[in-house]
Amino acid sequence: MSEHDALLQEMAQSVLEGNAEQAAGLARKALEVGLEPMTAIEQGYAPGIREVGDRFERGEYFLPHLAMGAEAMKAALAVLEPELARRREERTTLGRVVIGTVAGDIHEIGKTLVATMLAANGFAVTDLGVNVPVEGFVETVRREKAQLVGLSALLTTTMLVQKEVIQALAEAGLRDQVRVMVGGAPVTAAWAEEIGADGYAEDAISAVRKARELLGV
Ligand code: HCB
Repeated sequence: MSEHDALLQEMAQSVLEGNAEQAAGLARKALEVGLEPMTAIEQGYAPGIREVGDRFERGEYFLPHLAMGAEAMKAALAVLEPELARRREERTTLGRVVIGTVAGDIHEIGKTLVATMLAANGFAVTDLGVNVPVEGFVETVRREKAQLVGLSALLTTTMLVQKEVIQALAEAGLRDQVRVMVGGAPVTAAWAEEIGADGYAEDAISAVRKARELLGV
């Protein structure tokens, strides 16, 4: 096994064990040995947090494990995100994006990752955070004349709010000026189509690709 592969496995393990200190240390090591920050996130930490979720679903892990896994993942991201941001190309803004996790949902890791990657790739991003009311999206899209809105939902219950936001944008007369991209673990391309979203992305890298495609940039 290569050094990078071993590191990726240790990263997943640090999240599984909810060990924030180790997760952050491995992130620093990744930067030292020249492992791409995005590779560390997508192939190291993310599989770890997904496994945490699977164990939770099987009744092997409980809520504190979910919370500790998330803390470990966030500790690693805190080390890697400044490096991702440093690579940002300041020259032009590809488009104005508003992103947030919908009302009733406090899952923030994936949404923040997508926001960071969009910003790192030249989009001007307003991150509204988590548990964002429907009106919060509508008002910000209007105020900032956003061209793209990213809606994150991690629960089967809160996926429905993505649909509500799209309806509210239409009622506010804004639907023609803004593209809508949805995402989150339970969200699929079929769901995006069903609710009238313009696009779906399964991870942060494809979110950048989809954003560029939707805005034609
Ligand atoms: Co949470 N949780 N959780 N959780 N949680 C999930 C989501 C379950 C799937 C776990 C399971 O049962 N297998 C499950 C949902 C089941 C369902 O609805 N079908 C669940 C549950 C049930 C709950 C609670 C209800 C538990 C309880 O209280 N009984 C509760 C709900 C709280 C609430 O929101 N109201 C809850 C709480 C928590 C925390 C707080 C302990 C913690 C979140 C901490 C935080 O974010 N600060 C947490 C966590 C960590 C998870 C899991 C383990 C990981 C989520 C995560 O960070 N994934 C998750 C299991 C899973 O998702 N498989 C589990 C990693 C990121 C990188 O992936 O999918 O979020 P992502 O984002 C990707 C991708 O989807 C896409 O790009 C991102 C980057 O690659 N994307 C977008 C995301 N948003 C996008 C938007 C776009 O526009 C485009 C692309």
